[in-house]
Amino acid sequence: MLEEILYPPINPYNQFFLNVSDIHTINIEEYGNPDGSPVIFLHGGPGGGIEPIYAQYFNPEKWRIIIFDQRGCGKSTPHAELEENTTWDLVSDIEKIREELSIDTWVVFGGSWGSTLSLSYSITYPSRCKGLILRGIFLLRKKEIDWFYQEGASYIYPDAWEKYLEPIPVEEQNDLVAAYYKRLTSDNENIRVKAAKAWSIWEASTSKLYTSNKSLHHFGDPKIAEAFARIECHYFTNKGFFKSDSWLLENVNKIYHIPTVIVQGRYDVVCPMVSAWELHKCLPKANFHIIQDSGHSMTEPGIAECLLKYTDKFSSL
Ligand code: STX
Repeated sequence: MLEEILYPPINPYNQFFLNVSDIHTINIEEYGNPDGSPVIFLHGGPGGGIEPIYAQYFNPEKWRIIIFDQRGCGKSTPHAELEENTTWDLVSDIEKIREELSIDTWVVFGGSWGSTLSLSYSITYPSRCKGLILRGIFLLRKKEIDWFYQEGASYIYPDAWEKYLEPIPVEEQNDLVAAYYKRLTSDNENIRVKAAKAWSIWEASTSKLYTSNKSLHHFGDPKIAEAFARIECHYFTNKGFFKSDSWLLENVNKIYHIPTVIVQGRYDVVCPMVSAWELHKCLPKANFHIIQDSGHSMTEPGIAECLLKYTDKFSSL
């Protein structure tokens, strides 16, 4: 079903590493048409890394598709590193990539944490963005973190929640993000990996209306799980490195003029629709699409279909 909606798989025509700090080197890949309209794809997590399917959301004849592994994940090094790893470091990396590739303006595409980062980047550098395609809106506010990692989503997925609670003793369950942070930054590899897997599988188990084993297996790999869980938990512990809880909504007026689409699954449990709704209220000119039969994942057919409609439309911006 999904295969029929997306463009066929393609290999990158260019791949390189860029040194972005004393310690971090990031992996950058380009797909599609070198002379096409440029789009930067911002992946989720933070800490999720590139997945091959991401390029398939864009017509390869029309787009120059740029995808990179954010600091500490995928092929970027050092793996799962938390030092010098903040929202504002990533925003500055995106600018470095743009300059390195001699791109003047581009479309920014991001879902979930990718939407958080897309908003952070476009608010900081609005003149570089000619369009925004946002999905599964995540504004990294306390109420969103509490809902998913402390209480709320637990009522909808009590079965998966039981497994998420497993590595944490009852006396520490009143602050699960703090309890996980302690374990994810432990010197003991067993403790770290056990926590990383439980944290990541919780997210994978709740991402789709119909859960597939494929996404769960992805996090069976301890390396992938460790980058994802450590980096996510580090960003959440630090409140996304934002000056205030609603910083993105408070500053969204700076991108009022940029052509924007917001695509949101009605039954998104990871990033519940209230955030997309509030963003849309602050960006009344944006196209707003609620996909009635979808959850969080960009691989759900309704979400994928709507995203492709807009990547086709935005390729001529
Ligand atoms: N994190 C949501 C997020 O960005 C709160 C996200 N959820 N799953 C993913 O990203 C992957 C697709 C990278 C697994």
